[in-house]
Amino acid sequence: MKKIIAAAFALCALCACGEKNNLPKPTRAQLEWQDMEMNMFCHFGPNTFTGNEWGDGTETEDIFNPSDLDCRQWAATAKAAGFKGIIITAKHHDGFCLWPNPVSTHTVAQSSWRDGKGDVLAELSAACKEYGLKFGVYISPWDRNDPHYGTPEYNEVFVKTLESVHGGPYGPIFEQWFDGANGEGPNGKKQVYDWPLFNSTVFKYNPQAIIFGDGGPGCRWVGNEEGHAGRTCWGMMNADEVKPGENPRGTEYLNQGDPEGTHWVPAETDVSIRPGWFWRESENDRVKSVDELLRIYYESVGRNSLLLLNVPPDVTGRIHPVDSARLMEFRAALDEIFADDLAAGAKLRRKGDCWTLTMAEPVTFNRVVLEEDIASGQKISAFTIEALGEDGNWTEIASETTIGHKRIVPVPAVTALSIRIKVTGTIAPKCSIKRPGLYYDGVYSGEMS
Ligand code: FUL
Repeated sequence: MKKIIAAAFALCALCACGEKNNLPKPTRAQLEWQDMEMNMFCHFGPNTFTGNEWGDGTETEDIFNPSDLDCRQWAATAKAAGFKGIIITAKHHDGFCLWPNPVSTHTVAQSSWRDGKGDVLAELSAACKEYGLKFGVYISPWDRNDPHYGTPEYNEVFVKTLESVHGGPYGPIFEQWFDGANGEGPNGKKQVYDWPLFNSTVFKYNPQAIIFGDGGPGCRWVGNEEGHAGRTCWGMMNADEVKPGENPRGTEYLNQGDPEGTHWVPAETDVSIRPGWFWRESENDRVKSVDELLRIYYESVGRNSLLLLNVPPDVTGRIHPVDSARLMEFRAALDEIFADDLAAGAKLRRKGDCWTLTMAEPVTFNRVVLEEDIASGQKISAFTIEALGEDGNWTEIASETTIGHKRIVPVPAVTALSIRIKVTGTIAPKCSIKRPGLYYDGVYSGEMS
């Protein structure tokens, strides 16, 4: 009897080390955030008028003077393109505030634009409500205008800045973007930020907000600005080891996440539709092509990441016709590719960790869309896809690692009667995927990695 009990204990111990049952899980807000899939980023401010990427904070307030600001046009464009939210650079590194911030003298209120009565955040948040979009803000901690920058007093100023947005008339605010860029203040010192204080200030007013930072806490930077999430991409990471601008683990860590990670902090892929983050006349002919946008979509949304695509408004205060036309072409391409799930009527059968889809007749596809049930954590670390050809043979057409919220697996065009997804590796028991989808992309003509 003793032997049996000892053996049972040994078995339990084995299970405990082989199976991790306490994976980090997304909050409801994080699940909703990931379902958004595509949001629009708008870089707008003095740089729009000077042509700089980083203003130095000495720009006169009057430089900000959009001739025909129309945030409803931004929202209408975003909605038509399929974005679910808009994030605006309320304050970039130059310190200029697009709303009348009471703790700054470098804001729209000091400009002659609309006689100092304008408020871009008020107009954009109202437009987002009208169009059913969520509203988010980028507020740069690095401030090249504020004289306190580089001293402990600046943290107090920054908290008041956050309060005037998050506690102001603009909410609810679904995402707060904290940029990692950080330079020296007038005293030659880098700011030592009080991140716990900044985060708690945001949560005080917008408890559901997703805070973007290199280490979250809501979502993490994907580690590059070119629009690539890792081919392996986990929703988890050791968030305690990484702070905005301080990342001892390197960008690959952010790009791929960490199956051993202690926190749920999924990747957000921020990339601009233009070479720069701000609008420039000289870049009107360098707006990314539909192929480039599709590549970005596949390598972000299709790799368990949210895509934050920057579409910067121009000097009139509207999205330039070249960018909006390109967005509509991108939308049309996505609609064409993903309109028909070729496996919609197929019979789905699960046996263990193998899912088989059997079609009524052969279908030709080159994209397999998989979605893991991530509410209980991201578990799948390896899978293969096999296709049953008309010759009656099964052929492996893909062998990959993670799935997560959504994985779009590009495969060479194949005609099959049946496909099967075999999960060949997990980091915790009870993995589950939703019904797989099969699609044919006849639009994209670039390389696929
Ligand atoms: C970077 C900034 O320095 C760029 O200007 C831009 O805002 C980008 C989204 O983040 O860190």
